[in-house]
Amino acid sequence: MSDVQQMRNFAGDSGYEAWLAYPAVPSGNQRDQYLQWCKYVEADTGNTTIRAALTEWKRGMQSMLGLGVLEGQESGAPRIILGTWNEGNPLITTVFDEETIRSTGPEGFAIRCSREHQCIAIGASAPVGVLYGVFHLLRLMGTLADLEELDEVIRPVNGLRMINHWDNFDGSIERGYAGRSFLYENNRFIDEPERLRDYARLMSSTGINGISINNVNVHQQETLFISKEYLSDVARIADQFRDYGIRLFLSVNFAAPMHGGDLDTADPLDPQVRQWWRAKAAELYEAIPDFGGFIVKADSENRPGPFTYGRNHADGANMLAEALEPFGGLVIWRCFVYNCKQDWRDRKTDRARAAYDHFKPLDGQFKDNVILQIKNGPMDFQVREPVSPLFGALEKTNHLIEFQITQEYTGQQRHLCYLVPQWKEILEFDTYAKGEGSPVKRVVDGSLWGNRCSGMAAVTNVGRDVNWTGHLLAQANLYGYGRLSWDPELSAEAIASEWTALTFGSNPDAARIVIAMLMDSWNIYESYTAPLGVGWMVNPEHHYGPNVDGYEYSQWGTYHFADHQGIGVDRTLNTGTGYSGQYMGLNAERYDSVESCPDELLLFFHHVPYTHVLHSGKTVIQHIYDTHFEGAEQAAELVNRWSSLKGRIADSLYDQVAERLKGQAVHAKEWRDQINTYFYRKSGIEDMQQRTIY
Ligand code: GCV
Repeated sequence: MSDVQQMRNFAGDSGYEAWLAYPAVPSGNQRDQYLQWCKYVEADTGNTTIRAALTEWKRGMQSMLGLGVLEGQESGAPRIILGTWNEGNPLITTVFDEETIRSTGPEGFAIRCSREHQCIAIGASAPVGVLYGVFHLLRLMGTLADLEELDEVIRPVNGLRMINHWDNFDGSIERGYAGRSFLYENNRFIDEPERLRDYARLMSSTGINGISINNVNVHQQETLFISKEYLSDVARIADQFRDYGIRLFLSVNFAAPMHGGDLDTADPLDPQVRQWWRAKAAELYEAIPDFGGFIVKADSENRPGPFTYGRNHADGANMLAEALEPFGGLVIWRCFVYNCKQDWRDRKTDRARAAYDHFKPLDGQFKDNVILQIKNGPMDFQVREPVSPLFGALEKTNHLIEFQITQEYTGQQRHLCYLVPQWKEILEFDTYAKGEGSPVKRVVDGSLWGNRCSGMAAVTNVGRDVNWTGHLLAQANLYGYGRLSWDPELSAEAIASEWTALTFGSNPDAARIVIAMLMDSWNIYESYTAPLGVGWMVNPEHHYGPNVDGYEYSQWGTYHFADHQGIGVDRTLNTGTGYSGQYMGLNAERYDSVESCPDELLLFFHHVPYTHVLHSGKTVIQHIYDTHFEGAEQAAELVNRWSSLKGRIADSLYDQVAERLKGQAVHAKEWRDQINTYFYRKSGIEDMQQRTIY
């Protein structure tokens, strides 16, 4: 089969199969090797997760090699063996040594090719480890790896690897850009077990082990999810997730005890309220024995919370934690708490300070099954903002980092913006919490402070669109987040390369183009949108498209403080909001000083004249002007780069992306013109190198 045919035949043509499309392995040495080892499989099928692993394996073999795999061993023939240490084929414990067996942990697995035993074996402590091992082997084959030297133990680095849905019961999705919800419509649960199973397969294949299924803004209707009326529907989803090693979580409304008219208060210290939640937890665990726990957005953007009763967030979270504790449940409490109505005119109040100011003083006061969920930055998933200073600052509190896969401020899946490089940069950021060498990734995996629970969460980008994510290439973000939460050491490029091969097949020329486009896309997007870390500049409410003063909470002052003299927010210690002082070690000094502050964050930390000279040697105004031209040009160039794939991938996939890229190129020009015109006029500076706008 030619490379071209091979690229065409896969990705399921609609994108629905995503990275589990299992493109055919082209003829050659690798295919021969795979055929030699994969004709037979042995697995103990007494467990539903192992059965799921076996089904996946057969699906992969059929699609990649055209093999109808036979179960059971033909004496002496090479084969795949799947099993846990305690059950199934005794050969599993023979192939691996004792140390390996001891080292796989609760979710990891060992994989080894043994010529002596004529098998490739995947062994684990638990069935889910076997499933992860099968996905791993399929991924290796999808990227044409050599299997004969295989001998490794692979464990997830992060304990919790969560996905958060912001789906509403009416079928809408808050900040969703891939159609309506596939979980709900019209205040009913959608009964589409196949789609749900395919979703669980996709998530599990990247290592996701927890999914919260409803919006953190819990409206009246979703409050009912924890009522008897809907528990069976929720349990049905949990059953499907369970086979794939995923625990179900629910977002709850802090005032839920008042919603059914049961109580007239939600005060966390009220004995009746505490009893109400304890009874609710018992009901939930009866229906879903492995229920993960609650996600809570409290006292934020008009959500109810403990402040109403003069209590603090530890009081609120601990009350729920106490109810879930007997069942092993977790409370994931979000730190996205700020005052929307802050008046910027006082130039001291600062939204960026809010999470730290609220939660740092409570460090050590939370129960052991509470996990604070902290957005990656102090603001709200902007294309560029600093890392939240809370990372590293909470020594005695469990926490999760929260990323946003859905592209609220990064082009809403109409623009290409591969976010893994951004997440990598954040995870590598040194917090100096325990001196040099205290990166966020070590805070988040729990190893820096020895947390019991920790990991990553992210707001998902999926919806009912056939290809799940609207923009086909936005699948790379979903895939990438899962892979990174499993192993933060993977590079953004390695993840892009895996995703491309698994989705489109292994044509190296085509892959090179897709990978390069993905890798360039974040910088391109940044260069034609809000400059130098200042953020926002979007239309109100829906947050799409350029509008320099548009963001809804700008009405109490701008978020960029631009006037005719300068631009940027002074967050320094002496003259500004003091936010820079929330950082530790060298970071505090680096951000506080206008000389050492990195260019890309200059306007986040400093208010400077337009003529201020950046480290790049350009003035701020010239930088804004030039980058917006370059960004728009590069966006247009993405269309050409993609067009070189015409005929080399399935037309249906090609067309989907081509259309979005064209829209992006047009929209990038709109960004360029709005931003440049605004600042040209505002600054009144005419002494610039200008281009002609066509
Ligand atoms: C779910 C931002 C978004 C809101 C979102 C909120 C949050 O403000 O615009 O839609 O609400 O973040 O993370 O809670």
